[in-house]
Amino acid sequence: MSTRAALTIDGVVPWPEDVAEHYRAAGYWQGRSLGSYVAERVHSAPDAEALVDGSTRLTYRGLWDKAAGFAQNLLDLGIEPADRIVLQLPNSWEFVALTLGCFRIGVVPVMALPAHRRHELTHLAALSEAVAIVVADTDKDTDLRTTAQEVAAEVPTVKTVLVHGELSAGSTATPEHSLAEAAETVPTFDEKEYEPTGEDVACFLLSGGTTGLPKLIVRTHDDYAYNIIRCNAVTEITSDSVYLGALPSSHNFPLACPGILGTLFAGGRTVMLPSARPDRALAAIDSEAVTVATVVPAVAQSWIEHQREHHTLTGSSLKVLQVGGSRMPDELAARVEPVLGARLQQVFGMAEGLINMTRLDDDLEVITNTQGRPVSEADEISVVDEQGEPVEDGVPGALLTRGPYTPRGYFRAPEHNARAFTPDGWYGSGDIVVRRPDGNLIVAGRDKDMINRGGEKISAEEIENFAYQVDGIEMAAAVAMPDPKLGERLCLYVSVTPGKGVELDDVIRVMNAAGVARFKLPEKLIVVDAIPTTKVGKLDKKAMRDDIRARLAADQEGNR
Ligand code: OOB
Repeated sequence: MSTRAALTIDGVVPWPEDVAEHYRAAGYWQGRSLGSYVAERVHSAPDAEALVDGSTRLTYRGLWDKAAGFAQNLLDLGIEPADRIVLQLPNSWEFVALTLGCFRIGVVPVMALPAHRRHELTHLAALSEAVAIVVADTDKDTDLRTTAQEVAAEVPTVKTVLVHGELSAGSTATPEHSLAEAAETVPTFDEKEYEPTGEDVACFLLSGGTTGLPKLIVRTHDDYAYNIIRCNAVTEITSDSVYLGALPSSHNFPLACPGILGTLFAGGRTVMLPSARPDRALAAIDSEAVTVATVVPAVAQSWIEHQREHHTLTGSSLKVLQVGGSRMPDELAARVEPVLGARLQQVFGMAEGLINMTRLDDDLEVITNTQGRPVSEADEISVVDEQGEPVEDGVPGALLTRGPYTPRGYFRAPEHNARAFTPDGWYGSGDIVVRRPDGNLIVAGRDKDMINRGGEKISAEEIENFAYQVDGIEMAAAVAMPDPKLGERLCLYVSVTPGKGVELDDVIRVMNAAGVARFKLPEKLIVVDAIPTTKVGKLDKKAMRDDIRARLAADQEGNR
């Protein structure tokens, strides 16, 4: 148990004290650090295997020691409890050990996605006032060390760059350190003195984002531990579980629903893969006897197609395939078990908290046709109409939620909080859902201005802001176009100054120059005389979504 008082970070929105008291009294919040749950496993089964990353295999003791090395290194660099560091790493044992190292001393990782580039990383560092940034040396054709230096030059609080892989060849303006060396630091810190309290901030997750750039979601040790514990119970994770981490680990789903952290809490083994490519993933499931994996629908589809063609999966180890992040078509859901031999678990969750899951012993009808129900009895759900009045079961409405792992506000975003949360602290996720009489939810649509590209969330507003920087674009509207693989892709409607020609490449050039993550680049540009608007003068996104759907259908017809 921690021996110090909770640390405050300015700009964190707490739960009201009476609600917090209730969550403690009910046992949802246990007043413990995330690390303490893993420590139990380290003590009870130190030699059990915790993590597999390529040829590196770490036992619980081995992982714990690496985490301590990282923690000591952070302290040696002058990084203190409650300081934030932007963490961007590929799926690797270093990601897990560093995250645990942070959790043990109360340093707060800001969970950047691997696809993020200068634009996003600068924003995350500035908003969180990060003191350090952790990156891989390179990713595909990008030198992330250069990116990190650019971020540090832009954000004065960033004093240190930690690099996974090779350090820069020459000297750098902001000092660089090697993660490989950091892990070998001999720990001398007093665990008890540094151990966070339940109330301390554990990490910042990123919002899917409907506004310009991602908002930061504050997750405390208490609330995140509860999130993990409930997900472990529903997904039935035990010390015998072997978890495949193939989605980017910094995302809430593979991190904690129940994901890598859940598996560590339970004493199971996690197998990390750099990507979810079907050939490698299915081979790894066989060779490591994986029992549970987490994917988005697009990946589930690619695994099913691959398995049908190549029969890579020969064993029957895979018991559960969790699918979520975007809406899984019912037809795809029906194919999971027959082809992959695993029970499907649909997961409708959000980094903001609430996690819904189908149960492993639900009827096939529920598993195939719904996105499940809350993982905790303490999750409050309300489905409301446009006036905010509750609707009957079976009627679509906007989802509102509150609960012991759904924070009451984003970090340092009072204006946005006033819109995203009701005065009573309900979070409006922007999803349109139908609640069935059996309590299961069906995600029926969305009233937030976001494009869900195979689980990767793109804010329409962010893209429109870039479009306005293109010479000749007068009005711009980013909308989702249907896609058989990813569910949705990004299509940009623009109207242009008479006489000017604008092409997709012009928009892409502006976005690349700004250093924007590639998944946000629009994939189609449609020039119209006038962007359709509603009676009250707002962009008529529905009209444009209908229009692009009709155009794509006509194209297909034409190709036939
Ligand atoms: C997960 O988290 P985020 O924060 O990237 O995105 C949340 C949003 C939801 O509000 C919803 O719009 C969409 O993603 N979503 C789904 C879905 N799961 C998420 N839409 C339809 N069907 C689903 N099954 O995406 C996330 C976090 C934890 C666990 C699972 C997913």
